[in-house]
Amino acid sequence: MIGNVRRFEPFGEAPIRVIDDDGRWVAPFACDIDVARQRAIYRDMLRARRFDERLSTLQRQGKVSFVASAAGHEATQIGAAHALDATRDWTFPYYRDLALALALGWPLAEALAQQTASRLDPARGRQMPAHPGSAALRIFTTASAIASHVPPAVGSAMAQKLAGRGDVTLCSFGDGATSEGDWHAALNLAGAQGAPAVFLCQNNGYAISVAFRHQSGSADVATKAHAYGMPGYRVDGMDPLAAYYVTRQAVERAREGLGPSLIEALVYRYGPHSNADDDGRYRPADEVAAWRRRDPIVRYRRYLEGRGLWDDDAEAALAAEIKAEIDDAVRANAGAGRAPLGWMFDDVFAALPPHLRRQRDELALTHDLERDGH
Ligand SMILES: Cc1ncc(C[n+]2csc(CCOP(=O)(O)OP(=O)(O)O)c2C)c(N)n1
Repeated sequence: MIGNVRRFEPFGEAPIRVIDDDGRWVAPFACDIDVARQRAIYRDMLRARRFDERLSTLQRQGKVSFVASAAGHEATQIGAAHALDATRDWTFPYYRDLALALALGWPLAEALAQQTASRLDPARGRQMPAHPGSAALRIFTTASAIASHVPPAVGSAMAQKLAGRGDVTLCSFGDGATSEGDWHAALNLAGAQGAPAVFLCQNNGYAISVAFRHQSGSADVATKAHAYGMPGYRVDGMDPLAAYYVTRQAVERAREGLGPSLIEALVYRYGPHSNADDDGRYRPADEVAAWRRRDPIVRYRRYLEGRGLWDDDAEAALAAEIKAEIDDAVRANAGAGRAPLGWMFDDVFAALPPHLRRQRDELALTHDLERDGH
């Protein structure tokens, strides 16, 4: 029966779905997402996928050094992004969250500048590639050490609780993060303090080559929420509307002062862990193929078409718009040049300490510190 009750119970047996693999609505409530947002979710997924593909091409051309592809994770990242209020909430992403950051409004050109450490990069070339972050959008800059961003995310949520404005922190990570001590300490604190946090685990089944069953004695991640006094939800992470609705419920709960939630989204990364990984050594090709057949973009397009919200003309127009945006960004970024080496000494200290002055002077003997870097 279709009604208006939109409440998901935690710790369910089957992963939560809103649309099935063929894009048919299967949730026991009616859709209340306005048409513009329903289309925007599709646009954000296609845009993230195309940009991801272009980054891999640029990597093979030697123009990008490191890529951590989000292909296969788009539905979860973009569904979750749409459940946040991007004008007030905070996000603590991990390195695979390119689609999440773009959907929150991180300009694609800025993402490319970050990837290539060009002069256009607001982080001035001092972050590792594939590490999203934006002070303007309250996206905490990505930390490479797995799970090290989870305790600060709880700190952010605690600050929001003290401020009493009803703002929320979303913290995103892979299944590998749940095997780290930082993760458990942070969730414990969040549960004890009722922090307005949403923990989003993108479980793609592997931490590089280590399968989830070798990381944990628990059958799943959501179960672990029990121990920390918060609801845990298992979600079909290839369904953007399931990711959206469950995250929305968790965000509403946090905003109302009812504390944190843990969401486990079952996703798959189509590509290797990064361009430096050979995934053929630890996972079978038919497993990859089976997940690719459940592609979230194809599935969601079927849903939109079924509702009369999408067709071939709309697809062609969107594809052309995305291609032009990416082409423009690539051109502008290439023309800007790389961040100069000298920038690494700026902005941390008001006055450069003697040991760093010495290092800068030594570097200047062999390099022009204001010319394009490498
Ligand atoms: C503390 C720490 N240990 C090990 C690493 C090396 N490392 C980088 S990514 C990664 C895998 C993490 O897997 P997961 O959290 O499941 O995310 P996924 O890459 O699958 O999206 C590891 C072990 C690291 N960066 N930090």
